[in-house]
Amino acid sequence: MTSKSKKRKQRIKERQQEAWQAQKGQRKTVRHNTAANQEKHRADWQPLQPDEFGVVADRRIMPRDEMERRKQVETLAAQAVATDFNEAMWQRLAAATPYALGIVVEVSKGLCRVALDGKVIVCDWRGVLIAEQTGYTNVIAVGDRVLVSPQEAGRGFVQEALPRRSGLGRADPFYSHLRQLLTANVDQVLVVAAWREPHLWLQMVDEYLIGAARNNLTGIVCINKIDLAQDMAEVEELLRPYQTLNHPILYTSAVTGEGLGELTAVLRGKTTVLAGLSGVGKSTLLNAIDPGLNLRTARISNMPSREGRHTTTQAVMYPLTHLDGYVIDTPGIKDMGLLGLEAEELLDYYPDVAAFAPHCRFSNCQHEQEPDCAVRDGVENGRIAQWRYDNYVKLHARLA
Ligand SMILES: Nc1nc2c(ncn2[C@@H]2O[C@H](COP(=O)(O)OP(=O)(O)OP(=O)(O)O)[C@@H](O)[C@H]2O)c(=O)[nH]1
Ligand SMILES: [Mg+2]
Ligand SMILES: [Zn+2]
Repeated sequence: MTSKSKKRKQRIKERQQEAWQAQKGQRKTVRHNTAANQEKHRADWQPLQPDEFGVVADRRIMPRDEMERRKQVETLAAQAVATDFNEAMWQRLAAATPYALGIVVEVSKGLCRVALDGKVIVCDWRGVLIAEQTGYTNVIAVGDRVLVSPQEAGRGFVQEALPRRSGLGRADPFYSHLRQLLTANVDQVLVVAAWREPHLWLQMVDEYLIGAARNNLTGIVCINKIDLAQDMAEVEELLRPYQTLNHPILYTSAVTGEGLGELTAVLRGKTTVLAGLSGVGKSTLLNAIDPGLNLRTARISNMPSREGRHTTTQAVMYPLTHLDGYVIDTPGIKDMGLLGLEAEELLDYYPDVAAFAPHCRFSNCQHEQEPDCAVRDGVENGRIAQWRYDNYVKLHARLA
């Protein structure tokens, strides 16, 4: 055999191998985007013009029909964001692609679980989904609608996350210029607190409500374990400030079933995130609403002390099939409300306190030590709830 034909045979073999590997989805990723490569190619190219979506990358190297498809999906997506963004819209977006539409129900490092066609499958996601482009440190969040292509052994591959209609995020604890998306595509936050065991901690409720408001989500207060309250009038009196501020408020007991009807009504047709300290009864409440969920809860006998360990360890989304809604059970989310908030902004979330501030003697009054402080007067004559004022002062000190 001549050396020429030997080389040709070798080349064919290599190509076949390549094709096979590509088919298997195992082709090694070539990193074009390293700093060294960027430098090398910089001189070769005219500056790229971003298209109407601000995208310059990867247009050149995709097949023509893929380019058309992308354009179509992006146009649809732009319409979707601008108009009514609902389930049907996601379905239309997915229909314009060769991929299947799924909902991310759980996320861990590099993997996620996606509800798709009535099953839940494990999916990898692509290295090209880069968080920097989105301003979030995590690329995929629970609640995301994603496009999935099949992989071997019943697994899937997340091709992309479709535009989100909403989300519950917070400043990333480590990269404060970025946000961490806790959950995507949610309607409301159910802030669960217990009347006793653990003792009602209204500062935490305030913080969660601030977090909901900063994400443009409705914050609903749910006071659970109401069976442990001796005097309902006392409970309602204490929580009146929330009522005055128009926060929906529920009183529930997973033990007696009180308030579960109202809770069901609130969850119907919505995607709801449950937030609250460990042990307040989030999972127990969900089980009471839908026994089919069968979530792990802490048994009374091994109740952890006060702040205890979390029984729920990951944010997980569950369908409430008979209510046409979804719930996301979370372990207590720490620092949800306040991260990244400026001290001066806090007053925006305390309209009951803010209402009095213009009447203070000093325009820069901090409402703590200053003379003729209308806010402190308001507290003294009972027009501002003492605990709301105390919470404001404590949280303000934390931000200052
Ligand atoms: N008395 C009373 N106990 C309750 C009620 N709801 C839940 N509990 C108990 O409170 C404990 C904690 O409940 P969980 O549902 O595990 O609490 P959780 O909020 O999901 O806690 P994490 O998953 O750790 O965040 C369990 O022992 C429940 O039985 C209630 O309405 N009344
Ligand atoms: Mg739980
Ligand atoms: Zn003042």
